[in-house]
Amino acid sequence: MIVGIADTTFSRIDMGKIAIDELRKYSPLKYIRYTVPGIKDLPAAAKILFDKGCDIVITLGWVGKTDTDKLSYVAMSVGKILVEVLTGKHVIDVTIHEDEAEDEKELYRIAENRVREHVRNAVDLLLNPKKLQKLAGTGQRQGYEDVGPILF
Ligand code: RDL
Ligand code: RDL
Ligand code: RDL
Repeated sequence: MIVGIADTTFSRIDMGKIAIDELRKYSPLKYIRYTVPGIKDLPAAAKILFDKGCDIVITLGWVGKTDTDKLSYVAMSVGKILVEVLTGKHVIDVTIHEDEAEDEKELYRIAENRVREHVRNAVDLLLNPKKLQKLAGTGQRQGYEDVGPILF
């Protein structure tokens, strides 16, 4: 099985490098990396990676602070869901919003954790879906502390 990793030159952090590092640590899977200019290019990148034989694609996107950037993200999301429906395969969307933190160090921490956790989610979806089932309803988060379940 092959994991597609699509990242952007727009991102201010090398999210692709972090994803590959985590993939190597967590699984024996091969990968194909494809870097595009920005998030609106990610749906096509995902489709191209599926056409090259990938079984799942992880898109790594960085959304700027302006309303224009946020609209670009919505467009990207619709496009990536279209690719999922057309191919019947998952595109795991790892997105960092630049306004998630003021402090660049904190932004890096959120980004690194979100990338690593979603790489593991992608591998588990492919190889070990029961692992996700065990975590159902447990308030998992990526980039932040898990919030946990509501229990009565
Ligand atoms: O196809 C070329 C570009 O249009 C494409 O790469 C866009 O995704 C670039 N881009 C924007 O035009 C924009 O207004 C991006 C953002 N905002 C953004 O927040 N993040 C991006 N690209 O990765
Ligand atoms: O493909 C991986 C993730 O992008 C995907 O699982 C998202 O649905 C995760 N997610 C968000 O990124 C988000 O900003 C979720 C929420 N909000 C949310 O409110 N509820 C979710 N997921 O189930
Ligand atoms: O509850 C705090 C956060 O989970 C919430 O603000 C999310 O919307 C943040 N978030 C994103 O904005 C996003 O694009 C998350 C993801 N992606 C994600 O994949 N997983 C998250 N949060 O837990």
